Amino acid sequence: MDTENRKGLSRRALLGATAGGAALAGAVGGRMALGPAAVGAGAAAALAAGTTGAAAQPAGEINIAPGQLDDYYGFWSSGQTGEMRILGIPSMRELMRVPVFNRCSATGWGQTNESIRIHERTMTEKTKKQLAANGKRIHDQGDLHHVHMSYTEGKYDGRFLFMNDKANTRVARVRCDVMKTDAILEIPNAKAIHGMRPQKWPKTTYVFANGEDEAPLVNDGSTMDDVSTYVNVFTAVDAEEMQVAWQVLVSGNLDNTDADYEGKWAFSTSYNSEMGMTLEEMTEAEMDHVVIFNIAEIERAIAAGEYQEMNGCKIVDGRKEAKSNFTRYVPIANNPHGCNMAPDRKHLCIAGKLSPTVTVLDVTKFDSLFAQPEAEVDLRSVVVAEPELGLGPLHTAFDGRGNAYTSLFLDSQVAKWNIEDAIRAYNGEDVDPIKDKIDVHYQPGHLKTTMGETLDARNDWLVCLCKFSKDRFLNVGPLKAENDQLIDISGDKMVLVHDGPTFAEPHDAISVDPAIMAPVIKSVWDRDDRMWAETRAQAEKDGIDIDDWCEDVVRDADDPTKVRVYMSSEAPNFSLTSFEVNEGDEVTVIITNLDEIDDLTHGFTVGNHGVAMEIGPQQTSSVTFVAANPGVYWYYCQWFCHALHMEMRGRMFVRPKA
Ligand code: CUK
Ligand code: CUA
Ligand code: CA
Repeated sequence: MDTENRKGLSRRALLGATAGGAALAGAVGGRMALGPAAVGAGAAAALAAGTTGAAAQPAGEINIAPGQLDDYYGFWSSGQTGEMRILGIPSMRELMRVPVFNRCSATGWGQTNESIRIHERTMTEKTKKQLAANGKRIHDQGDLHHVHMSYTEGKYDGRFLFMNDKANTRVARVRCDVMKTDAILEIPNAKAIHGMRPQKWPKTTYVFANGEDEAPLVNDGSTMDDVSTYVNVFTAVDAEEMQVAWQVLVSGNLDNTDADYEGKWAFSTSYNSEMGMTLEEMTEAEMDHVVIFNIAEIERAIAAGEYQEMNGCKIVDGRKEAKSNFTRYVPIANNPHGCNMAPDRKHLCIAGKLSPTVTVLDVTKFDSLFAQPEAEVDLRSVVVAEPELGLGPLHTAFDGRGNAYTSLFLDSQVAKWNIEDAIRAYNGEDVDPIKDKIDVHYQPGHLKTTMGETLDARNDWLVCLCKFSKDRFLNVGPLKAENDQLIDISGDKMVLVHDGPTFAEPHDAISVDPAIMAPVIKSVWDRDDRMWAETRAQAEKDGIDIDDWCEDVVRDADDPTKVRVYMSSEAPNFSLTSFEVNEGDEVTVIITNLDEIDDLTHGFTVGNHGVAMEIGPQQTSSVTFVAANPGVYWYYCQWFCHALHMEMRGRMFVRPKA
């Protein structure tokens, strides 16, 4: 923590910054907190704060034998790495990396024409200008926090995965059939898409996306210091079209979001209702709020034309001063964070972060908030419980059996508590809602039960994504892995069973039953996949049938400096063992992998040109580059595909300018 941070936090009696500091220091201290059974400083701080300490837990075991498949797919965020990852649960083995916002050296994502088209499809003119000024075509970097699957009637449907990019204000979609990104939407007007969740009911029509950073709505430099011109924007993305459906201006900023199981509401936490620009200002108020979005009312206004249009988006004004029926602002103790809808269809859990509490809202009471103008309703009347769980509650997960699991960042613990008992305690009954606590290592953020964000929530595993690993792994230098821990929650006591190092920072993850994936996921591409529809159209114009063996070099009729090289691959051969271009030509290499065998991926790498791409079975991929230097350059297949894989290569002759 820097001085500013420490100063700002120490003012908050609720936070107990000393205990937080002790938790961190204890973790740094290392060896004393070696095993899962050890009670670290975090637990001590929790005891000091009057909450129950962790019970000693024996380390459990997971038995996934070699060759044995996992019980769940885990879809993982990778944070600032910008990709999505697929892990197996419970083995926690990493199964695949899916490039999304990042540039991938192996697959050519961010370099192939097919991926660049996806990047450019909704790119704003401002972004194009910014990129061009820096000699780039795409943002090849992103900060991916949240991965969520599309729903049908409250359950995962295996169609799409959606994810946010906080860094460059984008929402992307990955197709579940081939596990490739098929859309990247840059969201105008908003700044820094953070919280993001799909609509759960009746199906994912919208993906809700929170703009975290405040900025002038017309952000052209005409007002910069005048904070009164700043807005925050909540966006509903059309999940099918991957376009902005509508946006709502809100008071305060937006952090995390979720949606209910009736399709009526979306909700977002705000840690900066103050509209503060410094840490001190952002933590000034006693209460921040959760914003409740009234979807039917917003849709009605959009249909009736009661909106303003800006940068191609339909915007309604849901700020407090607009006194609309689009939003309600329920006060929550200062600087809340996690926003998690329970699978009981009723309870929304808002994690306190600076407050040691989780505030439980009954979403079935939300209609009452909209029955009268906001000024006339008791906004806190929808709060049904507010258990005190420990220091730094960030996120909550559910086991579908009435229990909730909340991560305690400062305590480095997970608290298991019962929702109904918390409601009884809130109503004055003498009952402790906390059922168990376990030490985690260290400083947990999100935590996930299997299928926990669906009506099919399970009570077998809890994954806890810890922000610090400290001493849990061999020292790899100052930059250390995060630690994704696996906890057995099938019994009364939580049992830690596995430490999983991850890079860089998975904020969030979901898990999906393989039975949902089996009908949709492919091993071989369809030859006519839409991923290369434009490449196919160009080939047709050039008179090339890319479904057949091809070995053609076509010079563009309109621009003779453009050359298209059509090749096929079939292990261990490229159809062309050489091709010739001229110095300065813009070369596009289009390769179709005619192999139909599972797992038979080829690649195409051109020596000393920074060019490489993946070509999966039955896939067509293309890449464009300028051949700037005359000479002989070998190209080769970089995916080990055959005993004669090394021999799968050829020469590009770049003829010097006459
Ligand atoms: S946020 Cu990171 S721990 Cu981006 Cu979901 Cu809470
Ligand atoms: Cu084809 Cu290696
Ligand atoms: Ca605040």
